[in-house]
Amino acid sequence: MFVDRVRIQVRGGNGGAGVSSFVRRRGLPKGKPSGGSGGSGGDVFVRASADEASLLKFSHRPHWTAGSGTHGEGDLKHGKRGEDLHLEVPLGTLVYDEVGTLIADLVKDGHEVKVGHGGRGGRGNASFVTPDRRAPTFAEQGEYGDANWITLELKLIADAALIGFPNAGKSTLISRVSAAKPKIADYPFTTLEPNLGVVLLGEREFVLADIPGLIEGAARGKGLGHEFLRHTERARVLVILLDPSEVQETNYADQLRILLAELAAHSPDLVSRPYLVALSKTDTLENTDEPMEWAQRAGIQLFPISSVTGEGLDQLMYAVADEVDRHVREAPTREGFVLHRPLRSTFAVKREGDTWVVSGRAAERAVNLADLTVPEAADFSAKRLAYLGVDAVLEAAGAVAGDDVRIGDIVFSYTPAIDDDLGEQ
Ligand SMILES: Nc1nc2c(ncn2[C@@H]2O[C@H](COP(=O)(O)OP(=O)(O)OP(=O)(O)O)[C@@H](O)[C@H]2O)c(=O)[nH]1
Ligand SMILES: [Mg+2]
Repeated sequence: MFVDRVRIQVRGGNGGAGVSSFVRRRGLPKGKPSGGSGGSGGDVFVRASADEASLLKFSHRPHWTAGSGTHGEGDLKHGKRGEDLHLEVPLGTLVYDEVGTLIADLVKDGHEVKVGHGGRGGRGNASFVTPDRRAPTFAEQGEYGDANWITLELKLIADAALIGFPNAGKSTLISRVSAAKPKIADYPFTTLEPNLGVVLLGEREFVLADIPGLIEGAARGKGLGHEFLRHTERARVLVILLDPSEVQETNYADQLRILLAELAAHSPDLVSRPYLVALSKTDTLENTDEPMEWAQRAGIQLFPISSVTGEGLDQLMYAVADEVDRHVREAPTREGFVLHRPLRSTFAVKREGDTWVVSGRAAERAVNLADLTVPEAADFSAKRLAYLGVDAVLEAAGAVAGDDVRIGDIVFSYTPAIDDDLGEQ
């Protein structure tokens, strides 16, 4: 099976928890805070590798998680960072985020994009020591790694692609001019997945792709429709194969018109792609006078070929190689890119029924990291929310004392701050 598009869930590793512990020392009744912090969770990356040929492994396994950080320990021992996860994909893989934004076009070996962030490790009680809080008894929980659905899409990177009606002889042609050995048969849609072959012409070479047949309505999803039009997008040059034989219900002139219309309907960029037109199976014709005259009238350079007798194959392949070279010179290969975006750091407040819902990583983190059953920790969380401006925004939005406020999984009652000092002892 040729897998060219998969949706997977990637999850950063969880952060380890910080601990609260004390070393007893003579003269220090409570002991010295010595709880270490948890290690952060590992990140998830998608990385292009020349050794990968398909996205197959992802279609069997939709969930991928980086390593978790280990917990902190006493004696100021910090937890270990979780291991990063590198998902290797073939060169030419596009990465889309959850909402379908293209975030990376990975075209070079080693090129990578971070798609899942590990959770931060919780801090141990030793991290909370301040001049007026010498013996904090609380530590933070580790943060969960974030989970995102992403889509990976592979498009072929071929120099030239063979386009034509089913049965036009595309697979037979590629099997004659390259080492590719696709299945050939006299029924339509024999080819279900693209085949790539390298065409060698003395010192020159180019990659030719045999694409499944296109029929009228393909751009609306008919036949193998959209799936395979997508593959043509990454070929520099198109080779349109017209079949003049009896097996086609549509004559060659109409085949050309329909194929070009389908390409145009799929994307305007595709019709402006350079293309050559070849007439296949000429061995089945008495002569090629009629199609050659038609081509001349239409101003098309037509290459008559037969994959059975070998007639015209060299001329066509040299013409394709020239066109590929010309196009390579005109359009440098894509550089690829990775979109760098800051983490979601702000928060938003909205009303859901009777509850105020505060969403956003920083705010969620302020409550999720803390063990809110410890009053000291709850107090620390409250201060952090105030510092982020959550209180001010709630107040401005019209929240009054006693309203329910939900942040992440936790619901609590809104208590407006009386003054800046939230009662630190
Ligand atoms: N006489 C003759 N028959 C050919 C020639 N090229 C292909 N054929 C025959 O046409 C039929 C279809 O050939 P394929 O190469 O499978 O066609 P295709 O375009 O790949 O078809 P799909 O994969 O279904 O889109 C087979 O029976 C071939 O033997 C040719 O040059 N001359
Ligand atoms: Mg075929």
